[in-house]
Amino acid sequence: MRIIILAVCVLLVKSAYSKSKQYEKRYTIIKTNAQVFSDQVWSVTPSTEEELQFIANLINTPQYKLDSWKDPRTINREINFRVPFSEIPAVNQILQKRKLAYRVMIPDVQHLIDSQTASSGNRRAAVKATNIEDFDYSNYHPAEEVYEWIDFVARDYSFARKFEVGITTQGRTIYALRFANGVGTAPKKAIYVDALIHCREWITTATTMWTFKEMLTKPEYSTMWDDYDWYFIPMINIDGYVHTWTEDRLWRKTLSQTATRSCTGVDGNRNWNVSWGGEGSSERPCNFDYHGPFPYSEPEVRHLSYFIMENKDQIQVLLSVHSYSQLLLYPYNYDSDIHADNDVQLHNISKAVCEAMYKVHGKTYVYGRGAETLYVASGFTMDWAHQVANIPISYTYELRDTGEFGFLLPADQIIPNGQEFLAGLVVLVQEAQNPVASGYGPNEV
Ligand code: 0X9
Ligand code: ZN
Repeated sequence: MRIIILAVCVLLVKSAYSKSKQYEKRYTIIKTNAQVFSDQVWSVTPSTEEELQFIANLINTPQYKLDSWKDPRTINREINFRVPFSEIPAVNQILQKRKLAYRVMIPDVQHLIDSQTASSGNRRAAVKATNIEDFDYSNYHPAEEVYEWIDFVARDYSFARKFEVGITTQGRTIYALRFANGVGTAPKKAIYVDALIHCREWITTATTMWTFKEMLTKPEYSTMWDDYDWYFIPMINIDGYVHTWTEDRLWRKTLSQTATRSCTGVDGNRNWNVSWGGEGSSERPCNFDYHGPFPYSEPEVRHLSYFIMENKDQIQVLLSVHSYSQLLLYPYNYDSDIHADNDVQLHNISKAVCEAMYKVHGKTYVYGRGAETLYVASGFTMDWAHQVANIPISYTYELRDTGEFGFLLPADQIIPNGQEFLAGLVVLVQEAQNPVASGYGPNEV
């Protein structure tokens, strides 16, 4: 009997020791970065199709709860994903076993979230804004303050009107601002700008608000109002945005209930009726790029589509603003063989815009057709706008940065990012008025 007990004890001790050794081993790989109890963002660059497929499958394995930040679609291109703290040892081991090197891009996601919380705390302590000029653009603002900002604009600028675009799943109102300078004149062609269809991309709302403030308050931008009418929708996915302030800073999708009880939300940039459900979107509700049960299933997308359709003859330019990656993409995303009929124009404009953006702070923005520059993805706002609403100049912006902070871009970059966005916009306004050349442009990427 004694011998049996002794043997069992020896076995238990041995197994505990080897487990701790194993853990230690896993842990040492990322030791320098893993002293914190936080999620991390990792980067992998697959060099073969097999590696690419392996990573894509790993990201879509629900067990590891990985969150895609930069999508896996082509070889020799970086993939970024967030690894929950609890899964770090397991994912580390899987990648090691497959001999896939990874780089820890953001070692302490929680630290970045905390810094943003701290800076928004300072903002709260500051005096409340009463107009768009004393609004604090060096900080991110919760939904109610964005609503206030919209009210300030509508109140203080006689050529601005506030419109209700529609109501979100949770009952919040999506507003558009319409600017039409020159009373009594016929409507001019319009430029449409939207932000925050992906609610974790806070920079999109912050930077576009700053940009419109500059355009409204600085006389040097007056021709921008003379040349075009403007539509501005600073906050599309408001439910999601509120959720990123209160529950989960890194939430991306809408907040509608899906057929899978435990998985909420649809990707608003896969829900448009253009090659809906095609390549580069997921039918699985738990995935980050879930396309929804049917096109326009999301009220945010449905109402926006009505709004754009109602004004489609006036809108010449549509800019759908996202982050991150520093890109300017034009149609099409859903198929690399299909080019827009004004491909040369889209190419020329984006080249000029990106050059102007570079001049401001030396930040490179890569431009090109979506499917070739990045990868095929379906159900996009931009493709829909071009193909269905016939809006000739249709772009997706990806603002700063290229991954150092990703979606957690520090607030002190809001204005610099705005400065380059605005410089690009000035050029876009000029270029969009040039006559259109025909033919296909090169894709320089
Ligand atoms: O996946 C998206 O909808 C966008 N990226 S984001 O990080 N803002 O979510 C756009 C991806 C760019 N386009 C292509 N895949 N072609
Ligand atoms: Zn996005």
